[in-house]
Amino acid sequence: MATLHHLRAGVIGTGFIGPVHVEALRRLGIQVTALCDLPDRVRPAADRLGIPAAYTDYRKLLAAPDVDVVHITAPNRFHCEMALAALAARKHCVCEKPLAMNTRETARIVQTARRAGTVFAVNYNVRFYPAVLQLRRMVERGDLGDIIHVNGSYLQDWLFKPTDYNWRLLPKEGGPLRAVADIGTHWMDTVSFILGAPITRVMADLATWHKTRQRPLGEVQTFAREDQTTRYATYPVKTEDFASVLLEFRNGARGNLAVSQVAAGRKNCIRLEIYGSKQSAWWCSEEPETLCLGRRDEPNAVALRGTPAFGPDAAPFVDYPAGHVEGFPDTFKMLFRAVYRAIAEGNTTAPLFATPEDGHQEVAVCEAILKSHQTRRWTAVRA
Ligand code: SOE
Repeated sequence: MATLHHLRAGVIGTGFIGPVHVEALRRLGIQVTALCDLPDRVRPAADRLGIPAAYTDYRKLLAAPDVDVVHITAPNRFHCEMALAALAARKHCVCEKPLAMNTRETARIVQTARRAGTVFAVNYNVRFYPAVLQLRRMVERGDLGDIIHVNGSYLQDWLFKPTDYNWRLLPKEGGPLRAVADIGTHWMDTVSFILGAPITRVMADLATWHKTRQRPLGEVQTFAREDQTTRYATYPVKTEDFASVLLEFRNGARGNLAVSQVAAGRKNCIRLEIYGSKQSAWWCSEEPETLCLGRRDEPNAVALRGTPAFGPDAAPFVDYPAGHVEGFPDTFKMLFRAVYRAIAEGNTTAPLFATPEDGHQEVAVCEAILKSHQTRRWTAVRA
């Protein structure tokens, strides 16, 4: 098997998710040679993480000869410019989701990536939970029968209070949709991945609970805790706190999804229930190692990862034996292993990780959701 260890990574962005990338890469034995962020952030982050080169201009990171793969973990508004520059610099790329701010941008990335001949992945990490990979094979084999409908949610509470703040709240930083783009697209990408069928039509209702919020004076990281000394400025909120979406998939299955970032007590809970003509399957990220199988005439099964009832299909994407829980950080490790192997082996056909086309599709679904909400009608996805 071709080795990954000669490949070196550079990470742009040092917020919540950049260090998650660094940690996962190091668990794979990949050297992180460079970091990039604003001048006041990059040096302390590089020192904390033990990364030798700290750049304040991402173009310098892209020009560095000891960076083979660029990880874009900066706010959404920078994704397109940085992705196109990475492709022009002939670097392989892992870009955080959503791929960019709108389908004009994502279409440019798709076209440029097709010509580039380098590996480009969008970081839909939920695909790499063992239960999700197992479910995908089960659906492919017909173990669930024809898929009738899918139900689920992605719920968080880190934006529950009006004083909770992050760049994602601002449309110019994160795009016109917030909860749907940030976490709803994880759910939609995961379910499309499992079903092998994209979303074709949506009917959506978006809502904003906090019509105004208080912004701390100064910048705040994702999931940062409140500080009693902070001073605030009031601002109007233009992005949704929660959403309800009806979905149609290309294979005829129907779906309904609830998304919220103001669901007290739900920290980071993605849940899906797939109902088939033979049996159903349920999974939730709060118990990532458990897959439930629902049957009409036989007992339901609660299957633990690594046991026969769970099934063996995700085994190549698991490093620890049954009972030794793998979760959120492990999904990044498995996704990056797939990406770096594709680079090392020169193999880019039918990857399990999300491609620029998949990233484009999710942004197209977001645009259909916004249009549906505005027109109060079922809306086709134009990818
Ligand atoms: C913040 O909502 C966030 O970090 C998302 O951006 C991630 O994709 C998700 O995994 C956890 O929550």
